[in-house]
Amino acid sequence: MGYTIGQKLIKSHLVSGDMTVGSEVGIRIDQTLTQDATGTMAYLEFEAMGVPRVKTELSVAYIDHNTLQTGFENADDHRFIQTVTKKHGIRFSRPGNGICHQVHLERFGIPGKTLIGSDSHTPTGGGIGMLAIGAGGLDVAVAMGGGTYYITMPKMVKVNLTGKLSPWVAAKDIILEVLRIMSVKGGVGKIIEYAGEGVKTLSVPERATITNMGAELGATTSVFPSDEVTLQFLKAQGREKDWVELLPDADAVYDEVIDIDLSKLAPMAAMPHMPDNVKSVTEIGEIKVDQVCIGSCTNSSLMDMMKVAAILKGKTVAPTVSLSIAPGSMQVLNMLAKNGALSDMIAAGARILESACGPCIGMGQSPNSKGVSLRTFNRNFEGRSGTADAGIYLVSPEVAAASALTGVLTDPRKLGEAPVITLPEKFEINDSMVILPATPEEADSVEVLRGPNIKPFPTTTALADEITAKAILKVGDNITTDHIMPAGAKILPYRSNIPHLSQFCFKQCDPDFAKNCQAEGKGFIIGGANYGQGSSREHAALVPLYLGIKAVITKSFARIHCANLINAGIMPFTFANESDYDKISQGDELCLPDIRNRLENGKEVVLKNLTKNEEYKLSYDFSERQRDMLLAGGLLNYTREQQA
Ligand code: MIC
Ligand code: SF4
Repeated sequence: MGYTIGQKLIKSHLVSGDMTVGSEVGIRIDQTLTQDATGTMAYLEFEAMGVPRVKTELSVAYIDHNTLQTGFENADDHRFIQTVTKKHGIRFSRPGNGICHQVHLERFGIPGKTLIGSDSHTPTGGGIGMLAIGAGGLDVAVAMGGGTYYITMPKMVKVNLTGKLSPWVAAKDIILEVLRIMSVKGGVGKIIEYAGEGVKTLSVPERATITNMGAELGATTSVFPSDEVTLQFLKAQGREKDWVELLPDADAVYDEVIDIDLSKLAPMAAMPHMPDNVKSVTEIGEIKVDQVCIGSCTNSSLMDMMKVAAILKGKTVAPTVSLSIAPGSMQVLNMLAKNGALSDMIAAGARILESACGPCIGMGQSPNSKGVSLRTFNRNFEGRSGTADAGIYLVSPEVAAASALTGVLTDPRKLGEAPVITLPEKFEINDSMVILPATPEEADSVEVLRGPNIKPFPTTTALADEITAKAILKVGDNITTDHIMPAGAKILPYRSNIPHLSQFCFKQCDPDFAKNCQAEGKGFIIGGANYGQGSSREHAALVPLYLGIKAVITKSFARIHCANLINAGIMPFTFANESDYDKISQGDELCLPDIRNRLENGKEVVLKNLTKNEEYKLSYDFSERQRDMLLAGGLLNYTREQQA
């Protein structure tokens, strides 16, 4: 039996496990990336491990999220990351160089290699045939130290693309169609692999849009073959030596196949407040639009920007619309400046933002009250934009630019002939914004600079014999990490300050959550299905840990968040009978009797409801390693125990 691309990538990096679906496999990591919002914590954790120099082939620290500097906090954190990376052998991509996933694809990604990143959209690298996976900061720190990265062996899904996209229909519409079909939890435990004749018609930036937003499926990752198209892209980046061919075997077996005829797709939008709430633009109709934001790691490539510039050229943005554009990298921005496309955008009335995440993570450009904002981004979770009652629609650059001109949601097919944009023969190459680390000889003399915003991360203790605590919060399905630990301009500066962050935990679901936790000193969280979807931010585990959360009991979990909870020493359980979820009320007194012994010996775990005098069976599927981590009180304690 032959292998899929995903299986080949895992097999060539396999350290432990036998690749049986559902079992734990350990893989060797070639490259890592961090961004600043998760990086500060990741480097503090790396320092705590005491490894002098990274052991990966390449590690890069990007500054792209916290680029609003409204106080000393972000600037101090950037300085910490710049110095700590210099000392430990990591490249530093300065603020202004661009969004981590865009820059990594352009300058560093290599087909056939493994990459983990402390950002959920790391699978962007799958666009050039990498096994690229989003992970918590601590997992990235361990990988930098040469440690193995563990995942549950995923199922393989083939998305078979036939035909060719019609004019004005974009790669974004392909991934929106996949989301419509599979939903935001449809990809959990799966690698989504793109195949079929249609693949050849898609350029690398288009492929990367699709693998990027595969994160919204909850998938482990997404991947395209590495073929002639990949070679052409790498050549244009002056990196043809990095190319290797990577195709599935002809007799590869997939667990699931989805067929999409590209020629049948139309421009689409994900409506508020979930990326899978997808309809065609014509079905939604010409709703009034207040704001249009173009950019983010999903749609900020040169090709995307050139399309937008061509649509805007010689026209003016509707007077009722605020249009902002953030090109994804210095390379993109610089090329737009040189070829005149930037001038077309500016003349049309676009507000040009720096090459960073910006509005995507609520760092500026929050819409007006009840505003409608069209964004070329990947997430439209409620409140993420910074305006609680705004409605965010996720669209292609074509739909965004067309609507910015008309002031209403517009099917770009109404604009006449579509611009044809092709990849340049050569991209403008300038890596001057990437600072190389010190040599091992110089490293000792590098001083790591820490600002007062950096506070120690919470410590944990070994798992107790029995835990009694309240159901301090009960939430529904599809709770995102943006609910658990919101981001945005006011909060992001405190990513290295867990005590301060804790005040904002679950604010949108229960404004008193932090206060109640502090009064009780401990608690359990009860959740619905797909709990913890979205971001890789480990703060969504570290902050609940700081607030005394001992276990989270749900109908099901999102992959990265579940791993982050275990790393933090918080037990993730699911209800053996989903209907037991309905029996628990917020405030009920609950107990996990004999929990240490039961986990240690693989016995059945039950949850007692002392208020209602009931008992529920819980399920867990921890590997031996995960069980030991929970017993030790998290990954850091576990590693210390192992070293001792
Ligand atoms: C996001 O898109 O939600 C983020 C901000 O990039 C996060 C990382 C973070 O919270 O810092 C992600 O996707 O992992
Ligand atoms: Fe940045 Fe948005 Fe991409 Fe997250 S999804 S990495 S915030 S651009």
